[in-house]
Amino acid sequence: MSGNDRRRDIDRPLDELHPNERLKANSRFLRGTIEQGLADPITGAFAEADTQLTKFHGFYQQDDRDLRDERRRQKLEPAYQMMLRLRLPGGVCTPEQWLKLDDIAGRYADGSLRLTTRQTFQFHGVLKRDLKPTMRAINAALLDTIAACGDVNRTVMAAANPHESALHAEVVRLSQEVSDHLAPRTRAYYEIWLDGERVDPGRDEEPIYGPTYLPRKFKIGFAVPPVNDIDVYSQDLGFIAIAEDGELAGFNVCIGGGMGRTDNDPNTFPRLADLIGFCRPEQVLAVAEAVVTVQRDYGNRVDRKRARLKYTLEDQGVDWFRAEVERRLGWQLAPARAYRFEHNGDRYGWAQGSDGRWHYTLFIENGRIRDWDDYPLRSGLREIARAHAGEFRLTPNQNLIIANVEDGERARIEQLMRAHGLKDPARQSALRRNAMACVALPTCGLAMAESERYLPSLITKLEAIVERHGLAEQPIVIRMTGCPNGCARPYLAEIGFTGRAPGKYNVYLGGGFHGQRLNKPYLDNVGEERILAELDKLLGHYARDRQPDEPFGDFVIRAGYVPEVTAGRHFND
Ligand code: SRM
Ligand code: SF4
Repeated sequence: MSGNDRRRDIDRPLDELHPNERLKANSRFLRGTIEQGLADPITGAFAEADTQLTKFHGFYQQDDRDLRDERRRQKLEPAYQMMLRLRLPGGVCTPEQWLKLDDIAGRYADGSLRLTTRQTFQFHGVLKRDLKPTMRAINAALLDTIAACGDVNRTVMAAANPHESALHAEVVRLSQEVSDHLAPRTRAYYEIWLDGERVDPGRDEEPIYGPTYLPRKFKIGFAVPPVNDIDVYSQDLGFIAIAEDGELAGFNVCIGGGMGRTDNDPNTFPRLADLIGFCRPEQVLAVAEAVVTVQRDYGNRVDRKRARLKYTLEDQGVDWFRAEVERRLGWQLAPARAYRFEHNGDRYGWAQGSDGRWHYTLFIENGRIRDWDDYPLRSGLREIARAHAGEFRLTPNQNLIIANVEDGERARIEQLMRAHGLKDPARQSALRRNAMACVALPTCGLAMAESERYLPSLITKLEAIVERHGLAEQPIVIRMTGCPNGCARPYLAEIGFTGRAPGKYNVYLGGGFHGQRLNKPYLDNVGEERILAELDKLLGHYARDRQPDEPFGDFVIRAGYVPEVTAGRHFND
């Protein structure tokens, strides 16, 4: 079948497609009635249809789920509030921007900054009436939230690797170029939030996306081996940097990764991306645009659960997809080149880049930055931002790098870290340093169980177990999410937990240590007692029988606890 004979949902009448397609088409390039909703003082919410459109502007309408029952009892509307997400390609910001974001967190949000698994910031708890000042304050920091969410390309990730300074700078630059190239062109964002000049929506245009944008969200990331911190195989489109003689030669290109699944729906599954070739740095933009437009045209616009690129690949075939990309490019991708990943975590503490500057990777538990009674993390980072002349880098594991510190400045940063009691990552257990959790309750509307608020205490209990088995120094990648959507990429963890119901989780085992292999379901819908008992047994076995340097994820497969995924690049359970 040639490309043109295939089903193109984008050409079908809107009434045959998912209702969101009509919504986008009729939104006048993402305007909808957001402005009217903003002006309505009676409710803290937006109209239902607009809540789909506001995602493209970078925010989600949520309500505080801790207060739901009480508000219902009092016959009040839910405690509506917004979660705002920044578009921050490469995860880099300046100390001046940090200070402005810190100020926004205190002034308009819940007093916290949340570093995400895609290297950006989220604010929680912003009220509708504070949205416009918040957006304007973000703009004043020379940042924005456009396309941080919605059916478009999201924040483009880039390896946070502190060692390879020149490569890192080049890759961050490219991630920013790709992000800008694929950003929506509608003026709606500027009109609504920044009082920009009004244009006739009839004259607005989206040269890459068209009026119905993409069928679903789209994610791009750049990895720099040997570190796979961005989990490149989980991206819709991944670029793997290939260096030759210390210079960037180009990128291997991989497509079709994704984590999201729905329990008991075998049509949905996590999937690892396929390598489809190699391109040179100056070809990256064209490749990104070609992959995005093939997905725009051939992605599923009927069933949003099957609308990610990974399903287009499953349905149409990887070879066909690559051929269609090459047809649009007018040239062929070169064969993929050799590379090797070693791990997908962060390396904590001080590291010196190839240009002699210093970088300090700080452990931020689950990405949450606030002042706790016994840990003034936000204040400490604010003081560091006041003194720091380099930049901050957010890592894909929700941590923070105080980056580009000159030799002479290092002592001052260290003194500030000590003065504010910032936790030394070396004093955290190997288990905790390699763990991450998604946000989940109380803000995430899709959470079925706790995650960010629960994982720290589970880790404390697991620490006692690993210590007993003599495994205290063993890094084991643990990731938890409050539902199967997979926001902390749990299906790539050596031990993954996904929420099923309050206090109940599915347990997955056997992910590859450098993000190269999906894990497999091990336990279904179990509570803490069972989790601890099972992991006690497995970790004891691992301590006795592991081979030298054998990661836990490899051991559970060799020992037969879960099968290796050999056929295909995804699992169904
Ligand atoms: Fe996510 C939805 C939080 C990274 C897969 N994600 C959500 C929402 C917006 C819930 C919603 O739709 O109402 C969550 C908001 C919670 C809150 O209160 O803040 C949410 N996702 C997050 C973050 C903040 C998790 C974190 O703890 O850091 C991450 C923000 C990333 C960013 O900066 O852009 C986040 N989400 C991810 C990732 C990881 C990644 O991209 O590397 C994934 C898996 C990869 C993937 O996309 O396949 C992910 N989020 C999802 C999905 C499932 C998508 C799917 O294909 O099925 C949803 C639900 C949906 O889209 O319908 C979702
Ligand atoms: Fe919410 Fe689920 Fe994502 Fe966690 S994994 S933030 S519970 S959507």
